Amino acid sequence: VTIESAELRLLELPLKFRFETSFGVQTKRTILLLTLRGGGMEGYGEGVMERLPSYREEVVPGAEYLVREVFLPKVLGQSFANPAQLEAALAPFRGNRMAKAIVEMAFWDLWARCLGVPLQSLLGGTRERVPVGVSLGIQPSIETTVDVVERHIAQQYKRIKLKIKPGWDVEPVRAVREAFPDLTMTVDANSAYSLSDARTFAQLDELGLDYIEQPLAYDDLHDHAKLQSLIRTPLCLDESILSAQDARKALTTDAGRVLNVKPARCGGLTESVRIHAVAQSFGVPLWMGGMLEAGVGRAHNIHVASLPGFTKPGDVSSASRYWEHDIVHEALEADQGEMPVPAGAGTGVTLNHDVLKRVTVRSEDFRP
Ligand code: OSB
Ligand code: MG
Repeated sequence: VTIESAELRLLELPLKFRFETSFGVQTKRTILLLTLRGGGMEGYGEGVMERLPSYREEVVPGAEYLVREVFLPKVLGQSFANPAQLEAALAPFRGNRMAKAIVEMAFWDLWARCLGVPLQSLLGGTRERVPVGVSLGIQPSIETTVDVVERHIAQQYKRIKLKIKPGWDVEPVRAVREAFPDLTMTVDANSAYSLSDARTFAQLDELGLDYIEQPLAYDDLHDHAKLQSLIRTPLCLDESILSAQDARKALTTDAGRVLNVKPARCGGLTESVRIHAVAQSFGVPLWMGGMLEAGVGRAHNIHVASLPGFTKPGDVSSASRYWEHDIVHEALEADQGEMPVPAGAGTGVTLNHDVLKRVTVRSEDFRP
């Protein structure tokens, strides 16, 4: 497929809820949305980086610069036989995997649409529906926490994840456990703790959690391995895994026993398939993470989550939970705790230009 033209938009989308994590509060998302055109088709990619480097280092302005000034000039007017070839064209540039993923994922979508097949069938995904859970932000009180959990159990999500931070951990988690003894529950610290918090982890270890997500530093594997040797509850790595090589190093050292895959954190779909292969060879379960994506990123994630190794419920919750009006026409809604894989070629979603017009801050067209 030859990449004939591109369009890069910057969107601002208000969230329906206030999302508090150990690293801050989000009430809206600022999203880079890329369209690649070729062979009479369009493919779409969505950025997941934030305005501030509080999850990982990448930020929207940095990614916008790289996509406009560096990555698009490398691929515009070029022909790539497959996504791995496009990945190779961007390989000389170090890091910046979220920025690369915008281009890589848009090209996967374009390629699949040109071939006329669903993305999942090119990735090795087999399931028609993927199990989903929900990630709940830090609440103002224990009472509201139990209430919010109850409301989401009623919506049949298969796992509830609670965000925690120092000072907001054992107490709320214990209260939810006492209210719902059989609930599949996890916690996500977004790197807010250190090994000196061993006492907190010993207490969390008694609460029947399915796993504890990214408790320690975002760039650390060594201390996670130490912590894993001290507790029975599996650790799940999120921020620390950017590649299949990171996954190999984590799993050989027992730094975690579960992996959260976010394709856009790892440079895109090709690297996600490699991470899947590494995890399968270690017998380690995967689940699909989320970065509060709009419809394009969410659809990509659902296709990847249909691979066989994604056995635990993912953070690909119903789009209507996040947005009053999503940027795609298709309703991405979970049903009985399962998200159907969108049908049709590529990701299977189409842009809703009425909504896009209202949320676009700026947009730019590119030709070779
Ligand atoms: O750590 O998984 C995370 C959202 C933004 C940044 C990091 C994370 C999250 C979530 C939300 O947990 C998952 C979602 O519902 O998309
Ligand atoms: Mg996480």
